[in-house]
Amino acid sequence: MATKHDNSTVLARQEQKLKPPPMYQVLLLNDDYTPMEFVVAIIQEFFSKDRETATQIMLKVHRDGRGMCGVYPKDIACTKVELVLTHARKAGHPLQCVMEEA
Ligand code: NFA
Repeated sequence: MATKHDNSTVLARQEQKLKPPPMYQVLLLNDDYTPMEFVVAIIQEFFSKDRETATQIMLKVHRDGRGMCGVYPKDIACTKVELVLTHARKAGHPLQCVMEEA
C-alpha cells in the first residue's frame, strides 16, 4: 500500500533531488598556424554562429589565447570537441578545442 505524503513534502523532496545537469563551456585555443578564416568557418558551422559573431569569437581567441564558443550538457560538449578536432586534423591544422565545467 502506498505511503501518504503531504503534497508540499513531496515537492520539497523533488526540488532537493532534481538538480540541473552540469554544463560545459567549449573553448577554442589560439595557435600560430591555423588560418583565421578556417576558425571563423568552424565557429559558424559547429556552433551555429553568424559570420559577425564567429569573427568576434575568433579575434578574441587570437588576442587572448582562448575563447568560448558555447555552453552545453556534457555529452553534447564532448561531441562538439570531437567534431572540431576531427575537422581541423583532416584539414591539416593544429587548432585545439577543449571543454571545461561552466
Ligand atoms: N592565430 C592564428 C593566426 O594568426 C589564428 C587563430 C585564431 C588560430 C583563433 C586559432 C584560433 N593565423
